[in-house]
Amino acid sequence: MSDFPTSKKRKRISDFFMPRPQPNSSNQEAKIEKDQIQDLDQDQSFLATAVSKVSQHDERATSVPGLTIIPNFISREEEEGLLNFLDDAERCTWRTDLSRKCMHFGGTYCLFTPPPRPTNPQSKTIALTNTPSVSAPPKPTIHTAPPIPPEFSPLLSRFAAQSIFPPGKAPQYCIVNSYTDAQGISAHVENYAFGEPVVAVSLRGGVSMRFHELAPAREESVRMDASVRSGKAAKVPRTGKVRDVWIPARSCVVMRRESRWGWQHEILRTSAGRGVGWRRVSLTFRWKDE
Ligand SMILES: O=C(O)CCC(=O)C(=O)O
Repeated sequence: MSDFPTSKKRKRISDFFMPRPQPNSSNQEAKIEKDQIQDLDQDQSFLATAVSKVSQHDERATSVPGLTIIPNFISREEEEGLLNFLDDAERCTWRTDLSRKCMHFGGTYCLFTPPPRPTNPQSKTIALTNTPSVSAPPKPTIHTAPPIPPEFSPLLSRFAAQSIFPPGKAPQYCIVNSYTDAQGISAHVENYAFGEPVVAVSLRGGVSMRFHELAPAREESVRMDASVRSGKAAKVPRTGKVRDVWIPARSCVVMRRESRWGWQHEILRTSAGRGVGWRRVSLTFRWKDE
């Protein structure tokens, strides 16, 4: 592409938002690009020059093909309203058996109930009553989640007003994740049963999301593994292209095309850059033909 810098050394801030020329094949090490899409609160002027606009409703391109971000998708009042709703035990129930808290709305989900945590925190094995040092395999359970609640209607209306989902389509599924401290989510592609786009609205803390480009898979089973959040997803062949994209608070991330189907995303389990009391809650919306 003619507007990409020809030199590998980046000179201007906008250069950092263009793909770096590919490393030659002898050098397979991952090149990590920092997409410093700053939280608007931190630096408005930086954003104006750093990220290209792709539509009239302020949807901005990133260095992951097909991935766009709409900053300030919701107001602070809406953010607080959503958090109050999600944290209200009378109206919502967090699932607390994973390392992060999460909640599902819409449809049925096959969830793997993880084995109980070790009673002794030093121990890597699980203390079961009759088999003291055996890890219990996760059990699949089908859960029917409550429907998407009316509290999310303003988000759904905005998706429609901004034509984020295809004409006539609205998300029927939403997973809500709450991350604190060093919590994250391992690399995966969203389940292939869902369509395009996959859309995530972020509340509270900004976070860096890491994207890994997948190598074209010859076998269907290998491709399917990319979407499972188990050890298998991490072993799926990748090209080595890695991009770190900053997800600001109150933004909306839209994964289309390559970013939805051909790249895994993850949130690293690290407290680096997260202050005391940091918390991020994401609402990931998905749709499928039914
Ligand atoms: O927290 C996020 O933005 C991503 C969540 C996600 O990928 C998922 O729940 O599958």
